Amino acid sequence: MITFFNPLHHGHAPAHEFFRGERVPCFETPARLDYVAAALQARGHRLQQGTQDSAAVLAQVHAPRYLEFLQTSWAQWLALDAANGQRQPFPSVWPIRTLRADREPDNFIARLGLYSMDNGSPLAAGTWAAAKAGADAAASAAAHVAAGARAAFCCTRPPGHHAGPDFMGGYCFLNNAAVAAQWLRQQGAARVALLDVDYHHGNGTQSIFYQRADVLFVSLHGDPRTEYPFYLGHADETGSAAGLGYNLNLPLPAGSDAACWFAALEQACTRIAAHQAQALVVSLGLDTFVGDPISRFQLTQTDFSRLGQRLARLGLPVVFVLEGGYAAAELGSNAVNVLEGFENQGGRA
Ligand code: OKP
Ligand code: ZN
Repeated sequence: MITFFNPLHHGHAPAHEFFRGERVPCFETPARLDYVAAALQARGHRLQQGTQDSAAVLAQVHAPRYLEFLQTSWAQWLALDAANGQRQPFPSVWPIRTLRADREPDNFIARLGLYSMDNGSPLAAGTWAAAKAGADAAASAAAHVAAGARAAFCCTRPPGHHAGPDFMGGYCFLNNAAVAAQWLRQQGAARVALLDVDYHHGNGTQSIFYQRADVLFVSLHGDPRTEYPFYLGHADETGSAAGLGYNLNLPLPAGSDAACWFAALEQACTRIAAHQAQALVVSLGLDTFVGDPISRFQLTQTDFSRLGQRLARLGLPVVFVLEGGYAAAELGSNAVNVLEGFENQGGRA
């Protein structure tokens, strides 16, 4: 499989996140990508750096003032105190209901809250470069698929599907899957389908396309009544305005097994087939794995091969974008199982 990878991803290496009121080592680590890259190379897949610049499409899926903030955020943090290089900024205040989000405060931490949905998306010196490299990979993968490739894979981090039009969240900063979908639209695909199989609902992606009929969003995920991101991902969210009917959420109870999950995948595939898309983007989270430390579904290694096979039978060209998956040592084989399941199934001429 054509795979995009960039060493800049390793520059996003924050030390800590919050968990149960304590600071703990980050779950979303550079090592995750080492495992995926190693598994791909061991199976003979070549990694390459993309050549596309996602800047113009990024400005269509994210607000300009958010992009400006993210790109300069580490420099802003250092400007407060040179010793901040050894510290991580976290937001502590957010403009929720009744408070104003239209004015950018002069205070850096207040701006960080304005552009964050949680305190779970730590910034590091290399965050912008790593995230931008991911968006560029999404653009490069979409360009390959638009030029006739059957599939391409973005071996990228940090993930992107929680990042909304103007906020970061859930380890995500730039919405790579949204960049891929928007790029495919601009390259002439009249209709694109976006399937999110990460354990967590892709709230950012849903919001970016919620009012649009040209990009169908379908997601299988842990029920937000008990699972992150809690405030979006319910079954009654079906789209609005022109996008009404073009958003399908399939929340499943925490603890769901493979039989339950694949039954929902059939519903997802039926809806995607009805959309008559020219291309598919897959937000490929592998935190549905039974061994995942922060998630609660029960897919096994062979279930990931089965997922790839089922996606191949849709007969669509696919951009796969890596999202979550925190059982790092198993992440490589789980990812490769999806990609090789897809490739070995045949499907499209
Ligand atoms: C990102 B992706 C655990 C807190 C959990 C949110 C989970 C983000 C998952 N310390 N924070 O969808 O895999
Ligand atoms: Zn996830």
